[in-house]
Amino acid sequence: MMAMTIAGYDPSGGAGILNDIKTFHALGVYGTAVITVLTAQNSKRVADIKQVPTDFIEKQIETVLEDIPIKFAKTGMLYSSEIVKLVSEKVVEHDLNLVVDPVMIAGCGTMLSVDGYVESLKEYLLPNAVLATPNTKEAEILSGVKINCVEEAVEAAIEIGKICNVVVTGGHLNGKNVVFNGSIKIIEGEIVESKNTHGTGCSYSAAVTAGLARGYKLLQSIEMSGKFVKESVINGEWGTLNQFHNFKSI
Ligand code: PXL
Repeated sequence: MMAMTIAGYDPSGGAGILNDIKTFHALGVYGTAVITVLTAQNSKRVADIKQVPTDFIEKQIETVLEDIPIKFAKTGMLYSSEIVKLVSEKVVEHDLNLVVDPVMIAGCGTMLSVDGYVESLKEYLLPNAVLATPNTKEAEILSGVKINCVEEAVEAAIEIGKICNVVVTGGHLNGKNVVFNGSIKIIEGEIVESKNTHGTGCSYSAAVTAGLARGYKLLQSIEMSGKFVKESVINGEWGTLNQFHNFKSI
């Protein structure tokens, strides 16, 4: 089993491709990682962001895929409209089953995207995704629905569900995750009080991708991911710690 992450680099190890690779590994999936942007950051602040040239992002994707027959991928911080468009083309060309983590803003409040990014996500990438995994803030921006409670998260999920399957992740909904894949399903969860939440969105979307790569169905993969992230927060230190988990136990 193998999978690809197409995402940004966080040298503090909390978010981005380092987190994705740790998650893939913990769930028994061989991970490959295409870097879209370099960041200089730690768990408290993002000091700088440098975009990788799109022709070099393309070269990374093509070179890996000419060697490794990957069918499952996730995206994280794509940052700009031009990167979103390139990745959308590559997803279609290589028939990738794609999970989109629509990363927009860091936990500390720094913008992780530039103008035109959200519109491009909706127009090009989400229509080619098997699942989008926005948190409540991202779901508000994608749907135009303000979210203060589960009912409003349901409304937002139905709106985003017009484009693709979606799970609105529940850090701000008392741990509940709201799924729309033709119908609404609410997955119960619980909030773990912790400072180790940097990168939880990355862990979550990478875990769903790993589940799909392992042959699990979408809803099974979503349910497993919620449990995986909870354990990762409990075991975390500066961010999540994705330890080895037996698939059958989560
Ligand atoms: O957690 C969102 C995220 C994703 N990817 C990268 C990041 C961050 C947050 O800081 O830096 C590279």
